[in-house]
Amino acid sequence: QKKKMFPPDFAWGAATSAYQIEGGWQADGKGPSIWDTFSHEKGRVFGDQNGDVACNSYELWEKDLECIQQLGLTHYRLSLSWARLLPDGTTRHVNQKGVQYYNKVIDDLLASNVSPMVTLYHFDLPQALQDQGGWKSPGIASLFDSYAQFCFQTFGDRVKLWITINEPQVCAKVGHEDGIHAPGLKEKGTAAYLVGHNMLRAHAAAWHSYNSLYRPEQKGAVSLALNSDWYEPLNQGCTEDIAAAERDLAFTLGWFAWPVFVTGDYPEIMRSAINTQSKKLGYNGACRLPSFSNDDPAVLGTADFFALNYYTSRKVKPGGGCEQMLCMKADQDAEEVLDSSWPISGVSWLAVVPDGLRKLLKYIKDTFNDPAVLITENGFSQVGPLQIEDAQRSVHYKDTISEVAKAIYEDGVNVRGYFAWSLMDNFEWADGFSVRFGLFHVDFADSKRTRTLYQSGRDYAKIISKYKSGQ
Ligand code: GCO
Repeated sequence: QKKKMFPPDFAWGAATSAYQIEGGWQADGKGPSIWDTFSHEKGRVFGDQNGDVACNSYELWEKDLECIQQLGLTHYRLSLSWARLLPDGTTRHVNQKGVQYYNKVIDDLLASNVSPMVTLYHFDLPQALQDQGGWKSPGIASLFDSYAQFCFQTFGDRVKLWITINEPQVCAKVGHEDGIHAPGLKEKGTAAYLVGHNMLRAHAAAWHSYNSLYRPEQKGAVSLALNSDWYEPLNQGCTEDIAAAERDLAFTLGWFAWPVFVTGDYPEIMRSAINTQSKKLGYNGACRLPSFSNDDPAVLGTADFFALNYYTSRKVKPGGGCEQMLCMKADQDAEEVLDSSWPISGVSWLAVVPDGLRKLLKYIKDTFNDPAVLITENGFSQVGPLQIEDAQRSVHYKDTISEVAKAIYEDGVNVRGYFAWSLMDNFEWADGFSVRFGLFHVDFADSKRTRTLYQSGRDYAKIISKYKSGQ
């Protein structure tokens, strides 16, 4: 008898996001987002590239659908552009052309027997809301809630899987402290914590709205997508290294998962690390990491499943070299290194460590009360001369998926689905089009943006067809 690898209702998907693929940045009444603004500023993105056209999915959605069908996906994860639907970010003005576009996408998917998973926010805040303070302003939570409710009302009869916010850790830190993503702020010390806090408040408000107003009829599930590497101590037997790896997990995953899944508040490890570092420099840590107020909807319990984006692993020891600064890096006090046995995929940050995913899944099961888990992103990049016969990426998918199977059947983790990042090559944020994550190659020099299946796409499709029926 053949070994069972995946449950029959396992979700096999691929993911994209609006700004990375759609283009049509000014089409049919869409308002500008912070990524439109940011990418048009000199020096922000590799080669001063931008997502004005990207894969042109706004005009070429049918081509994307063909790709989805060719892979045999059961699920497709896409994001909605807030500013395409609500050009100034508020429900005062709805752009019907935007509604029509997403209605068609959703209807076409369902007609092809593919379930949509919809992300409400994937990095692209309407510029009009940034002008009022963006994610640093407490009022953003209710604006996000109104936008979310508009989407539940408009699309929720057909969409049953929702992600409110994608990777709040990245938005907060990379966008507001490192300045590498939009809105490009380099405010060291408190802005990232404030942004993370308002994202949690926004997420919780939307979840509660769904739960009380829409779930009874629509019967869907809502979560937020959290990114994390697997962090392990550089020396397994060294207490300081163990503590540093725990800090990394707390500052990356725990920052959001602890409030939502465990206590309704930030992890103690994180709070005390921030307090220690603040004190050293003469600041008040309590003013840096905000507290949840009783006036806000409770954050605890606001996820119907655990959505994880996993790419890579790190070995960790104390340090990092900014001890004298007020910043997250110093609070975290962790230096991350690569193991020399890990192969690197394209970009320097992406060491290929499939069994890190299995370890992280086990950690999630044990730490966050054994939730149902959807792996909402995992992928492998190519840089430089592109190979359609991308054997290394095929190996990555095969190895990673077999680690997921072990997590399910050997460790008892309740994994319910896997989404490859990404359906096709697209605008990779500050790296522009120089870093390619697709299962389909996209020719950005050609106005038709021709999509061509990579070998890894062919191999992923084979994996899906082999396991779809739960063999
Ligand atoms: C995300 C990710 C994606 C990236 C992918 C590869 O936030 O979901 O940043 O948008 O393209 O992680 O880096």
